[in-house]
Amino acid sequence: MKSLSTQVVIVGSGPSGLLLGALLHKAGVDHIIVERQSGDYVLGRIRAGVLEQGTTDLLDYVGVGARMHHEGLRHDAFALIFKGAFHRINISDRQGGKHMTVYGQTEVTKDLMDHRSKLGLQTIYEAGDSVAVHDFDTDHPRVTFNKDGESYEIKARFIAGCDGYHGVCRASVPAGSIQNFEKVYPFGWLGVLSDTPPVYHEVTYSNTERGFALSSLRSNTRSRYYIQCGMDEKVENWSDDRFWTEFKTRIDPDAAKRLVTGPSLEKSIAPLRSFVAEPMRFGSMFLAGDAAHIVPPTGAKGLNLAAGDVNVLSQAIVEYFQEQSVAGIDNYSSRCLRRVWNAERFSWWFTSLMHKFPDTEGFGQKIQEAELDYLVHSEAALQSITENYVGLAH
Ligand code: RFL
Ligand code: PHB
Repeated sequence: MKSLSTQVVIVGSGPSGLLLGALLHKAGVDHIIVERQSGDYVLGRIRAGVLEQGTTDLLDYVGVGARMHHEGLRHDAFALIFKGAFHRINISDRQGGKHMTVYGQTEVTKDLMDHRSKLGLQTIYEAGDSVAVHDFDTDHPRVTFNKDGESYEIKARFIAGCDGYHGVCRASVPAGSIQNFEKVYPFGWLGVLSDTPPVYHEVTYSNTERGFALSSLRSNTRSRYYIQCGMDEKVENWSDDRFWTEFKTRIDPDAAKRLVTGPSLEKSIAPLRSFVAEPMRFGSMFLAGDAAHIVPPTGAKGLNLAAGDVNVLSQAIVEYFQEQSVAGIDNYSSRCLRRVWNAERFSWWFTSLMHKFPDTEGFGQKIQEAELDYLVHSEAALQSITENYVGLAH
């Protein structure tokens, strides 16, 4: 067995793991990332697109913000559609100039990966399903894996579980030491990416009698659209034509007339789930990002929550090594969970408000429309939705 050692082993090279690596490196803490998949696979996943200012500030802080500022789109508002009418909601005016940035998760991942390569930071890709975590109830945890026919062991002081919802870190915690809270929604999102000009230039959420739709974008020439679909729906049953025909019924009539359709570059179905694991620390192992919690994508909180976690975690780990203080690592879980539950509440509420639920029928639709009508006419409600949308402090 080949043995390596470092201060922190990060399991997973999604946005959580990569950003944590960049933050630790900046503070002079050594780490190694171990990733199950190849770099190309990680880069190929089309997911988040809307970044909160707290997230863009962190990307700037670690020195990877240049392309994001050049190619990303500043968004000062989002919009809601209900009863066929379009309502723009200004965020910046209500939240002291704070705004969102539209910049794909793929691009964030690429910028963080390029940064690692430039600095010569070690990422072990394609470790496959062999990755295992050991002894995290002691001060000398280890991560083992096999690669290219060789067995490896990495000894460290801490393990950071940044390995997503299906990862090995959370799954390795004994059942009696962890509590899971979960809600599965009775629908999914069918998403399409296409090189067509976005029908709306700001992120627009639609509530319709046929179900939810979201019009988002990646640039002025690339659209990202989603429609609510049944849980058991198969992507093969959705030709591009069928998608466009359905999508048109879920935007306002003027937009439907000007919608430019085209071939999909990517098409996939994502289930919707709310999930939180408590606590987020188990001795020498910490969970961060989707490994610890999932939000339904309505409200775009997932990646932003992950960035918030690794910000708190990096500060705690740096404090441990530089000041010999355990205060940060002891507070990590409770500090993160407060912010996580806030975002869980908001994402659950926004999902409940915008989607068609099979069991509420006409009454449910009328109640949603009444709440939406209140929302767009009440300054108090607008303050609340924009405060949550722009993100609570990290
Ligand atoms: P990831 O991205 O899942 O990365 C985890 C990494 O760990 C690896 N891994 C392992 N590595 C080693 N050993 C093992 N045993 C391993 N098991 C897994 C995986 O291969 C992977 O590389 O988690 P991370 O880093 O915590 O990042 C979380 C975000 O990806 C996620 O929260 C967002 O994509 C959620 N999300 C959105 N978030 C936003 O903030 N704004 C958005 O606009 C937004 N839109 C979305 C979304 C998620 C979506 N889907 C598909 C769920 C839109 C959609 C449709
Ligand atoms: C996206 O652009 O993929 C996106 C935007 C807003 C959301 C979720 C996803 O709430």
